[in-house]
Amino acid sequence: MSKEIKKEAKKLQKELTAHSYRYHVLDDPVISDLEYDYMLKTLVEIEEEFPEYSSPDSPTKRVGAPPLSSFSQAVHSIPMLSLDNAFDDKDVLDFHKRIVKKLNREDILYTVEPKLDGVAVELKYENGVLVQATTRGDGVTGEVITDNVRTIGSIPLKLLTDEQKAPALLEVRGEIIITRSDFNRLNNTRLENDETVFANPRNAAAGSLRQLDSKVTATRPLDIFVYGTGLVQGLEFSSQEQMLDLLKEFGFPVNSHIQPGLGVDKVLTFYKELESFREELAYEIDGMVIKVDDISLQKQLGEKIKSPRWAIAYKFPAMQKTTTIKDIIVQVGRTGVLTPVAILESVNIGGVMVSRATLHNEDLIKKKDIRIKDKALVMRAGDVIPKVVKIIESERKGNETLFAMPVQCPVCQSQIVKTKLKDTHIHKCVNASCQAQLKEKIKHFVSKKAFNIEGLGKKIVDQLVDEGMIQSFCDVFRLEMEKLADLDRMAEKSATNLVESIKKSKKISLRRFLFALGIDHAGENAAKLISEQFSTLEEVMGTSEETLKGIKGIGSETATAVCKFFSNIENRTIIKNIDSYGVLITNKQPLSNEFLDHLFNKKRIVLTGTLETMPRSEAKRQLEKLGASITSSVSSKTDFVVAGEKAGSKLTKAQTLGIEILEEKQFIKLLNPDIS
Ligand code: JCF
Repeated sequence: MSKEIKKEAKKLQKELTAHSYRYHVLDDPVISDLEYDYMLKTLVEIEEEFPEYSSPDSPTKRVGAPPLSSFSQAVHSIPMLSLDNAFDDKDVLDFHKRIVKKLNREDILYTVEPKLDGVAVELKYENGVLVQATTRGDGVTGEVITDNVRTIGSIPLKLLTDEQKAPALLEVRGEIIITRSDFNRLNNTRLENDETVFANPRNAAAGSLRQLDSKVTATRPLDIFVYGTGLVQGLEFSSQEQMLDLLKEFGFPVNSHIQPGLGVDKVLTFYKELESFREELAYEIDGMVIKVDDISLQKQLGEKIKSPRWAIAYKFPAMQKTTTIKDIIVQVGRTGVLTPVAILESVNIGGVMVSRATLHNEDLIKKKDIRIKDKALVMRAGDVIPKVVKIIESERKGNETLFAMPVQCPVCQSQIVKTKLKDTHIHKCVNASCQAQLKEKIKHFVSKKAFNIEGLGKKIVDQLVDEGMIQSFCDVFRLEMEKLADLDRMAEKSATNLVESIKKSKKISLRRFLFALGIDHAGENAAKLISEQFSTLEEVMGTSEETLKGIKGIGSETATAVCKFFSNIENRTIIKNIDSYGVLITNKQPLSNEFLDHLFNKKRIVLTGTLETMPRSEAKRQLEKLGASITSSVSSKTDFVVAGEKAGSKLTKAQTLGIEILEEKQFIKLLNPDIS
């Protein structure tokens, strides 16, 4: 009897370990989460009754252990050094020169890797079994966080190798991280539960590892990439590349963007490349690590007190900086929603001067306790508006003042209405003729993706509205040479050009026109989807909410907003009037049969990575011509993912969700089946 139970326990341990590896490291699970949880529950029950069949490497150990009262300390067998920093190409070339000189040879090859912005740890495996995990600490002594680390699904509790072949001792070093999407999810949940949010993924990872109760850690979405070793006995490798391959074989996640065997010129090129796709990665990185590839050369070069001579970190410009909030103002948006905005002491963040940051809404200001004159950490990422991450409380002097949302619209003085949207309080100016809203509506109306009227910039729109020359969309088409030339700062030449571009803009596609109207919940994609289903604007205006909801990709909020917009008398009048100013709305013929038959017709497709044969914009154009819609993120609704070179997290997600993945060759063939 007990023999059989023992067998069952061992079998479950083995199977669960394999499934966990498939799920966390390979991103390729073969059973459902529910089945996994069920198997785990069975094993937990067996081990509770028969503790003698449990072991430190059993998958049950991942759910957390009894809480500790403090962490104990452990000295690293080999100190965990930090890296010197390089901030420009010259620093890297100097690093290379020092190496060339010291080794007296020119042919140095490097391995480069993304520098992860997480928490450094060391994992100690004795005869293949994880026995201890420690933080880096001060490099010499770290804290023992074994129970916490065991909860991380992507860390093997036992090396993926025969027991006899496992090295006597293997210390593996890596960086524990939380991906951007996991971080956002974690913070959203915390916000909902009225808990403090983490400032960034690294803080979230550090905070999660510092839990004395590993059951808390078990609920955090921690992940790891390993990049090196400490003390090793019973195993040899001669290069960085060989070591990483071995670690991968043992079941550790190794970053897929690591490039071995590069000369110094290629190192510099890769830095630029990495910087260009940095923001597309699923996790945050703060630079690139450059290491001499050959381990015997590493040994010859040796170490300084704090850092090795054979490696350097080439940092990216910081995307977060501290500065002072000089003031908080309120902006009125297109739909009347008030947005508080921090006016900052200007700072250069990653090459861009930043002097404003959005504060989103009053709730957020309260939550983060942001006050005027506070010193604050400000972040810029990609194209999004800079935001205040947190204030620096230790810099408070006592002269900081609280901010309150105005009770009247700062522009039209009407009473502000406070409503609740999901969990957030929204302040709204509901005066339909508020000048601020009008300005924003017009700016949107003439913007690049709408009427695309060149020369009608934001400042000029402000001026035209202030002067009373624009009171509704139609007035844009009534602007005349003479009146325009009277405006401040408008030269006659610019006025002529503007009149010309207004004239040119009058012929517009239905898709752009619908987008230009700035209907709530109807952005670019909705405008496109709707325009594809109707021939004329009149048809759209006459349609029902039900019909709109029936269009794939149109949600009920959008359908309601569109119908509401077109049933409003004022809006109908404006649209009629626009007609009389010669605006001509065109629409493509509904898709021909030839296209309707195409595999990609009506499919949701995500393009990721770099395509060799055509730019992404061209692939998008061709796919849209066939009636496909291109979306930016992978979800269960995605039909295909086209994966080019260096496809990253989107590809992984598609694999996890089991979505059909097309390589470039297959994709091109399917795009145009006639060419083989
Ligand atoms: O990704 C990192 N943060 C990272 C840190 C990667 C490495 O390869 C490192 C490191 C710190 C020290 N290598 C060393 C030697």
